[in-house]
Amino acid sequence: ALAGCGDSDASGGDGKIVMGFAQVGAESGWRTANTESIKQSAEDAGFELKFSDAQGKQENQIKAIRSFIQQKVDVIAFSPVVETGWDAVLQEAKRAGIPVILTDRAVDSEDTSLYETFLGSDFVLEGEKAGEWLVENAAESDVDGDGDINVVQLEGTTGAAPAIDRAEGFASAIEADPSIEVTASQTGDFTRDGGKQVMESFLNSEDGIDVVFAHNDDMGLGAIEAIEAAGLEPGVDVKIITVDAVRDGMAALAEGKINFIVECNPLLGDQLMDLAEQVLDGEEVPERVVTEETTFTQEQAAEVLPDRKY
Ligand code: GYE
Repeated sequence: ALAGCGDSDASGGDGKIVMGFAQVGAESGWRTANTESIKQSAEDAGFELKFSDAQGKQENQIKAIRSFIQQKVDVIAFSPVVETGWDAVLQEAKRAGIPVILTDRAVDSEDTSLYETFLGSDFVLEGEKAGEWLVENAAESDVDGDGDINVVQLEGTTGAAPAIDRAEGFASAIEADPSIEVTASQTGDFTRDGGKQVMESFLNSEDGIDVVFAHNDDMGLGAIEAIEAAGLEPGVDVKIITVDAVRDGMAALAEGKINFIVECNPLLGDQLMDLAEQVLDGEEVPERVVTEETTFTQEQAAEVLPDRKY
């Protein structure tokens, strides 16, 4: 660990920066790519990484952070599974003098002194881009031609920043067209299986579904399975919009089974290590670092798919 960080430093004194990273879990393709990016970048930067997988549970993340504090790591980074309930453990880190960096997901805390910076996407903007595409493609998206565009929403993990914000951004964008309405919305927990199960129940309970808005590719891919099992053609009989743009999602988009994907970049590792170094060097870092991302149509997905890394 860094000199001056206490008597029993975590690395055994080989001078490496020790980062404790508390990951959400392994719920999606996005998460897998994010974990790989963090591990690779830590190695490239010469950090010692203590990596913990919380399996989607906040209590596990809190335990991991407490253990990082006990081990006197130099810096803690984490992607909060949900937005609320972090103040106590973040106070503990602060009291121990260990800086915390939020990555990917935000916390909902009034005390912004509990973390140094937040690196990640603008999820509200992602939801807006999804909604704007639908507004622009409203005519083709009224699949049953009844004049109403009925959207079912597959939400991410309840209480997670990307689920809250994508729903908000989407809702605000579709206000521009009163014929578009979210008729049902339920969590599929960002997993393929969750998306499949919720879509099966929507297909049974909802009439005239025109569009699925899934908060990530994995749930959209699960919905595709449910739609096909119901004898319908995904992308044609039901339009599908997702967020992430991981390889499997992009392949389904290029194949015509998804209609539009809003990109969310999981490759945050290099920027995270840079920020950690700056913080530990006592440099000023911006409060918020927003990742840049784009969107993909079916044609664009077909073009970039061969070079897609994750
Ligand atoms: O969109 C989803 C993942 O927090 C941005 O979490 C991340 C989201 C991502 O499970 O696939």
